[in-house]
Amino acid sequence: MKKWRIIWLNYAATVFCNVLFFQLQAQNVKEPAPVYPVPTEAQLKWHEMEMNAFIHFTINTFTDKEWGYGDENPALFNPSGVDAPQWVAELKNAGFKGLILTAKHHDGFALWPSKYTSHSIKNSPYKNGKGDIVKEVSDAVKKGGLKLGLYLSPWDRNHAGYGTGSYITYYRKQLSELIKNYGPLFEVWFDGANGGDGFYGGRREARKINGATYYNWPATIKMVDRIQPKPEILFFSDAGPDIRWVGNEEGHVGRTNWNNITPDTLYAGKSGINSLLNTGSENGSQWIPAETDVSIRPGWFYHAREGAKVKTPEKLFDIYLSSVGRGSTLLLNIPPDRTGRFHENDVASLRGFKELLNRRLGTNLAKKSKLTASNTRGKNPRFAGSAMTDGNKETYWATDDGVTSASFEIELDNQKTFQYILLQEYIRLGQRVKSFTIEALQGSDWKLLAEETTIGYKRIVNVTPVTTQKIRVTITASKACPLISNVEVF
Ligand code: FUL
Repeated sequence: MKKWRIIWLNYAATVFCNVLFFQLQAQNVKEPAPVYPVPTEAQLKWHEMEMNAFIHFTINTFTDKEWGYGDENPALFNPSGVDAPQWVAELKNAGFKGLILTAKHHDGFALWPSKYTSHSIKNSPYKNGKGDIVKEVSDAVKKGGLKLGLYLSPWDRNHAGYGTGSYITYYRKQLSELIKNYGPLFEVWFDGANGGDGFYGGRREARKINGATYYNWPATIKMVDRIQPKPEILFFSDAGPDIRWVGNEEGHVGRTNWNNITPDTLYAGKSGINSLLNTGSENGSQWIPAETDVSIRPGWFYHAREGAKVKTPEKLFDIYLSSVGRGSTLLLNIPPDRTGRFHENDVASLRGFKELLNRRLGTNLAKKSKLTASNTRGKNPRFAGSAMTDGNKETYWATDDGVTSASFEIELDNQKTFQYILLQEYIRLGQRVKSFTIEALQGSDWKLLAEETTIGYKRIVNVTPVTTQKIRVTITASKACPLISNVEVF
C-alpha cells in the first residue's frame, strides 16, 4: 500500500512539475520579431479601410471629355443638384470607408474657390459663384462617418507657369489651402499623368517636365507635415511614398502581392514597371502597398453614352476578389452625372454588389469551428490556432522561430459546403507568407483545392465549392514564422 502511495505521489509530483514547467515556458515565449519593412500606423488603418470610392467630377463632366485642355470656360460648370449626401449614403451602404474627390484634374479647374486662381468654381454659375464642392463633400463625409481624400492633379494644363518653378509654388499653395480648409485628409492623390500639350495661360503648346525631379515631392511633403502631421496623411503616387499604383486601371493586383517594394526602381518610363507595381517585391526595402483604382464605367468621368456600360454587380464582385481579396485596397470610381448625383445605373450596381458581398461572404462557417495547428509558438495558448477565429485582430496564430512551414486544420461543426476561404496575416510585424495550400478532407484523403502565394493584409481564395468538415491550410514557405490573425470560411 505504502509503495503504491509513493508511486502515486511521485507521479503527481512529475505531472505538477511538468505543468509548471510548461506554464513557465509559455510565459517566457517571446513575441515574434518583426520582419521588416512594416507598415506605419496610418498605413495599417488604411489597409483596414479596404474599400474607398473615387469621385471624378469637374468641368469634364459638362464637356464630355476625359482630359480637359485647360481652356474651358468656367461658365460650363453648372450642375443642377449636387447631392454629396446621396454619394455618401450609397457608399456607406455598400461598405466603403473613404472617398477621394478630384479637387483639380489635369485641366486645372478648381472645385473650390481657391485664392490662387480664377480658373475655379467661383467663376461658374454654380450657386452664383458662391459654391464650393470640396466643402460640400467634406461636410457630407464628416456627417456620414466616411474619411476624405483629395486628388490634386500635378499636371495643370491651364496654368501659365506649368513647367517652371512658379507653378510648383502655386501647386503647394493649393495643397496647403485644401488641407487647411478641408482636412484632416486620409490620402492625397498625386496622379502620374504628366506634361504634354495644353492651354498654359494661352500659349497652347506642349510642355515636357521630368517627372522624377520637377515636383520635388520630398519638399512638398515636408511642407504638408507642418499643416497636418505627415504620419496621418498618406501620399499616393505611382511610386509612393506611402501608397503605390497597382500598375493597371482594370481592377487587379497580382496574385502574388507584396506590400514591399524598393522605391528607387520606380521611376516612370522604366520597362516592366507596371508588372513590378502589380506584384511588389519580396525583398523590397519599404512598405508601400498597392491601391487598385478602377472605374465603375469605361471612363473616369460621367458620359451619358456609357450609361449601358456600367459594371455589373458580378463584375464588381470579381474586382473585389482581385483587389481586396489579394491584399490591396480598392479605389472604385463612381462619377456623378451632370446633375451632381450618382446615376441610377451606378446606384443599382453598387447595391447589387453589396448584396453579393452579403450573400457570398456574409456567413462565416469558421465561427463555430475547432482549430488545431501542427506547431504553436512555445506551446503557448496565446499563439494557438484558436486566435485565428476569436474575432480579435490583435491576436494571431504563430509558430516557433525557424518553423516556416506549418499547417492548421479547421474542423467545422458539421459537413458544410464552402467556396471561399479568407486569411489575414498579422502585418503589423511584416508580411511573411510566400506560399500556401488549401485542402479539404474527402473521406480519408486530403483533396488539394488551391496552391497560392502571398497572403498579406487579406487573401480571399475562391475554390470550386466542396462539401467537407475539415479544411487544412498549409503554409509551405514563409520569410520567418508565419503569423495568421484571422481565418474565415464561406
Ligand atoms: C490617370 C488620369 O489621367 C485619369 O484621368 C484618371 O484621373 C486616373 C485615375 O488617373 O492617370
